[in-house]
Amino acid sequence: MKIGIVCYPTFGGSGVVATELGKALAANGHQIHFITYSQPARLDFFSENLFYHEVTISKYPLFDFPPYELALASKLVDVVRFEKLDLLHVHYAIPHASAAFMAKQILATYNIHIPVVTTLHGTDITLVGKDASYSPVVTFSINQSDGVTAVSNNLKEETLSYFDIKRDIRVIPNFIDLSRFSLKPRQHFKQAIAPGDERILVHTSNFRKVKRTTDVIRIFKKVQEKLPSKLLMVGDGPERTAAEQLSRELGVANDIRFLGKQDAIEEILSVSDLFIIPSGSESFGLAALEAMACKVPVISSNTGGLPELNVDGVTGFLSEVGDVDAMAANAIHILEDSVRLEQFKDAALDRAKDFQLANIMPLYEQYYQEVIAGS
Ligand code: GMT
Repeated sequence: MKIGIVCYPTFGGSGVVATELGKALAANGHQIHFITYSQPARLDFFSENLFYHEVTISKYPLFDFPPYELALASKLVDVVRFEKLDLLHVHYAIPHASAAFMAKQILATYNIHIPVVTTLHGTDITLVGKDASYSPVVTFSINQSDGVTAVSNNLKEETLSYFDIKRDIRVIPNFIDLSRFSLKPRQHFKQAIAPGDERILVHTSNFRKVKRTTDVIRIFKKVQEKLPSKLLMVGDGPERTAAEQLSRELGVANDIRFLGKQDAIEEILSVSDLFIIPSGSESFGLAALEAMACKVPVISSNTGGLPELNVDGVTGFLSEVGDVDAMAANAIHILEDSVRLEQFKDAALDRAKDFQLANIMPLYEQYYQEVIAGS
């Protein structure tokens, strides 16, 4: 198939899923055209089946807000016409699904029919999509898509309960490339972080409010009162300052390293003992899956799609959002006993294998075929 993929090319779960899916489809013989405003972060090599089309946005003094959606729709028209695409797959509804709808209408005037698959990733529904300034367009463009997927059952249910959706939504979960995300021997790095053989806790995110990064610091403070430990905070975003400030107030700053944005997340996960993801909302939790693939158990909230990934008492523990005491107690329970820790680590990897790329990519290929046949 010749498939156009639209996504946010920056750091972030939906862009990572879109890019990794495109790369895997290309490796499987499909021709993949990425259409985005800059080169996706993980698309940094040449492949005969991979193409990148940049959306250029002309600036004009009149535009306080340059109309990205129009530039994207125009680029989609161009790429579909001249590359003769079979299908467009847009990741994150806003504004990609409505841009695809517009492109589809324009292409119809050239007698070209292009089926559109929209993948809902999370905040496009749970946060931004529900905003009254976007929700009518989100509802309309989901209903106008030829196929719709969601990354968890919970996100599907949430979408159906909040928006007036007339079509079926197929659940296709996030996936992991185990050839990249696996436990790597990095003893020297571990030694540098934890010279006294302390336990290493880790959190990776975009440090937005929804991630509750200050809860991570509070959990760590309680763990540290019982067990010698270190915390790695990976990523950057609006809440980083608050997290740094809290770590100083609580007197744990010297045992926390804020590493900023990192590419080689798997290297950091490889030296970690426990992953903390206390999010207020999380449609799937790709970051937790990346950790599990590197044999890191997970302390998470029980929100959104997290219970579909993290098995309570087996691969980690689930607690109510904001229940820092329970999360800390569960973290200590896992970390205080080396035999128990090993059991949780093994179970985390076993669970991650359910979501390996080889299991999930065929679900997309199958869905594309169904959508093309039915549209
Ligand atoms: O987590 C974020 O804020 C980024 C966001 C995105 O779209 O880039 O992630 C969402 O999509 C990921 C990939 O499908 C999911 O694994 C994340 O759980 C989801 N984030 C939230 O729902 C908060």
